[in-house]
Amino acid sequence: MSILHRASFFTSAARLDQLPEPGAPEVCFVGRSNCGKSTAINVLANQKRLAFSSKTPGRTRLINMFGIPDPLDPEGQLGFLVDLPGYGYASVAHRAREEWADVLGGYLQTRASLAGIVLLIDIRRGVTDLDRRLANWIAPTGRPVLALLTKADKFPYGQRIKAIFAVKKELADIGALNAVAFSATARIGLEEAAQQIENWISPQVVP
Ligand SMILES: Nc1nc2c(ncn2[C@@H]2O[C@H](COP(=O)(O)OP(=O)(O)OP(=O)(O)O)[C@@H](O)[C@H]2O)c(=O)[nH]1
Ligand SMILES: [Mg+2]
Repeated sequence: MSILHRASFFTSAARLDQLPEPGAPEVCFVGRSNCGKSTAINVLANQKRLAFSSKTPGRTRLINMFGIPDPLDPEGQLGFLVDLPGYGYASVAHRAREEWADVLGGYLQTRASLAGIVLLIDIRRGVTDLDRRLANWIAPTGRPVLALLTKADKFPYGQRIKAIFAVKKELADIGALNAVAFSATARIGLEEAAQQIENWISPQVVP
């Protein structure tokens, strides 16, 4: 069983200074509003409503942390999955949008316990200007990135391969980048994503 299946709600924060002190490794989920972040967390955790998902863009407004319990320490956490607010939701006021940019940029650039970044991109949209802006914050941190091309069930196989190629090319300035097609509904790329995330939280020593 994947350790991610044991995830449970830990805490929410509206601002960076409300987050707990950095501790166990964190894997964050970032991407445009409605790209499927909360849905991806739910399917990786094998739970229906751990992170809420919604047809209404802009639903996740807080930083939501989900803890993966440490099997050796019932009080402790092995790591965290972190659902970050989506960006690019048109009808949100400009001021609020900039606040989100502060939260996202600040989290990505300063969070000491950040072990890996899952960047979700709707496969039909590809890399947008806002994704680029995010990539520019991420690249200098040297943090590894797993790009999930979400809603891959909307594309036939050949187009998925093309989309992966295009995203890898467009995000080439991120040093440690992997890109995979992902679908929560068709369970495409689930194993590969889970393996990468588990390894960030609890690195396996390869002999
Ligand atoms: N076809 C398809 N639809 C999906 C998939 N994943 C998510 N969706 C749909 O996309 C919509 C948005 O999903 P969410 O998971 O709420 O997106 P989000 O990125 O968390 O959105 P915000 O919280 O607004 O940032 C929902 O209607 C989901 O059902 C997928 O793999 N395939
Ligand atoms: Mg969400």
